[in-house]
Amino acid sequence: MRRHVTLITGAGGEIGHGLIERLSADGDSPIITIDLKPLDPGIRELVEQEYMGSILETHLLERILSEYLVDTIYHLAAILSTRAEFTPVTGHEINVEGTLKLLDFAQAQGESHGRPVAFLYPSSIAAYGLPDLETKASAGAVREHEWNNPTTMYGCNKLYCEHLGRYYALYYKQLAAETLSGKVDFRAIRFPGLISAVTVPSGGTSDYAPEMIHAAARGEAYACFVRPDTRIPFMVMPDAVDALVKLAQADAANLRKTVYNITAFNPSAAEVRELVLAGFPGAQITFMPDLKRQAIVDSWPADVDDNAARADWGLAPRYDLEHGFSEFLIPRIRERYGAADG
Ligand code: AKB
Repeated sequence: MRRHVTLITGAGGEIGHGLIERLSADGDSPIITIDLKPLDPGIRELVEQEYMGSILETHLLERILSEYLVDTIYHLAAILSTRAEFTPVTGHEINVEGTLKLLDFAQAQGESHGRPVAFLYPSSIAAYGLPDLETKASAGAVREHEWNNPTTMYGCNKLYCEHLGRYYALYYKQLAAETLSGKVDFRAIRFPGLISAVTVPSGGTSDYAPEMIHAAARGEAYACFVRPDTRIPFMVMPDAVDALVKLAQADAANLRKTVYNITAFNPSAAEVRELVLAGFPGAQITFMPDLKRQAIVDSWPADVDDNAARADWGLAPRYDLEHGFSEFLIPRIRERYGAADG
């Protein structure tokens, strides 16, 4: 008998860590994972089966199809915005072809067990592209359908995969004699920059905020790669994980969209520095903008409108800017590195 499970791709990454801990604590369904690298020992013991390999390997996905009934997929595997600019074709391969493979896998699973497979997809503020700083300032909190002109390969990939997901959910093989759509229950969140107390991100362009905090806790000097006035939305990792799980559990009848903005706070880089200095007064944080990475962050909105997520599935981040730093990030990161108070 094939067992019912939840599948997480890219499980060893930043979101995967917190998600595995959360789902295993909830205990609703055994977890299986795919990642290129072995999972950290602390989370490996929480999963039923760990597959090491690429999401592009058809054989790997077919093996999973033959061994398990997958009810829910959290498709986290991706190459982030900075890294994908250096290798755009590989970025496309992982981010788009990989997602297409997983959507097709979900369709096959849904056809095999007869129920829709929930497909949770982390999209990103990178799906937006504002042309200049004046427009960014006047746009305010952007809504999901506005400014969908990404400037990065990663942003283009995310926006296109949102459409692929909608296609699988609503229109898949629409000319076939029988109705085949509806087997993939696609739900996407456009995440802001995420800040974890446990892991340091790599390959993203919103990384300056988490890098600043982790460097301060390690007692290392940090040169921030964006200007002090740079402003984009952020959220702490537990709230991001909570949002994913909430959206997965939401009643389909309440979901008016397939793609939802979410945010918790949107400090400038200078404000992040101030908060880090309040927790680590000796921290050495300077600004040395990298004009090319700056241009990417300048094309992302200063704020997003997440009213639809709040209304449709109860998005309610626990941490605002002040509490996110004083009650969560600073104490947890200090504990992680064994940093002295102040
Ligand atoms: C990145 O910087 O690429 C990601 C994102 C904003 O999606 N953190």
